[in-house]
Amino acid sequence: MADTLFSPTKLGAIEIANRFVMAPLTRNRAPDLHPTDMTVEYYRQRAGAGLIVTEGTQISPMGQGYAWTPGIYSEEQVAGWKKVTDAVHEAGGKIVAQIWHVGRISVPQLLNGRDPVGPSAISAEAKTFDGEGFVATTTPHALTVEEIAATVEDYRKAARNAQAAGFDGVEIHAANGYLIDQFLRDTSNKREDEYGGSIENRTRFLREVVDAVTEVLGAERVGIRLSPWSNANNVGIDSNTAELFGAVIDFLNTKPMAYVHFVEGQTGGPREWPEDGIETLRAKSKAPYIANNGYDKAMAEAALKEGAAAVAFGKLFIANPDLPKRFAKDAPLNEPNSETFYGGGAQGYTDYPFLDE
Ligand code: 8OZ
Repeated sequence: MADTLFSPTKLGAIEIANRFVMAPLTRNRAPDLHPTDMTVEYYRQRAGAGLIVTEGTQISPMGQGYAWTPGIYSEEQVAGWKKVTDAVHEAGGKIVAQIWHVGRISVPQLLNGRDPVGPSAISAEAKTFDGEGFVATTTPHALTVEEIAATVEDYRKAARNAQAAGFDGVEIHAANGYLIDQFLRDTSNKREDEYGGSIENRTRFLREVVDAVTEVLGAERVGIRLSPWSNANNVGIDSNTAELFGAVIDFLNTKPMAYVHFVEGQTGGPREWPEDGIETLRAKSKAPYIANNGYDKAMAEAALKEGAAAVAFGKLFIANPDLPKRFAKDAPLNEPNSETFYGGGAQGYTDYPFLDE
């Protein structure tokens, strides 16, 4: 029988009960920067997904770029995440932590008064939410080589913390104009040392992070998210996207990664990319692929036929905690309310209705 959305499979060493992936979704509901009881309930409700990827969790205080996003660097945070992973496992699901450093997409008021950091002292001229309102991101401090090494160690520690918190693995957030992506692209990285210039140099930070995280967890428990054609956070498209991301894939192919996903087009936006762009990178990549960005049931079934291992759903999982059951029954879907995506309480978070049995 052909694989369907309901067939089990393995993403590296992570055995999943079906092909539904809950996409990483920033929800800004961690006022003290650690998961709360409401966070536990939110993820428990969605454990019918074969795999949940958590919202972005910053690896260090300097990795935070928005108000009320949870971290994975303190004991309190690890204890909070442990409650989440226990709840998801009890309900039969699997869950990986998306580990995140925003780099220059931040402001001093989120960083104890310090300037954000990045590969180069170039402002993204993007916007973030600081808890009071939407504000312009500020010019970052260009990381020194010593600070880069310390940041790689923060990723390593985050991987250890994810392990201690009972996660099935981690996803490295290397997309959407955040720190790793800032190092990759020649639009945001103007360094003249071993971390800038050539593709070899601009991919060095990503390679060091992947090495550190896979040393802790084993590559078969590490996934990665890339967004080659996305302009998210005003990052600017690289002058040679195909070659740059081709080199990233060549490197990832040296390890048995759990999975790779490329944001298919603009993050949360149009599914548009240059001819053969995604197709060529996918053909080159040996890792299981998670299709993503605006999929419905028919698109998801087609993606599996075309070789995707699984399909990520974002807004659909926000509004439909029991999405796999709804797809199985061709039941109606709840509409997501974008007013309650970011911040707030239970409304629009844990109160979307389940199907009546
Ligand atoms: C929406 C709002 C804040 C952050 C991303 C982590 O784009 C995000 C994000 C999305 O990857």
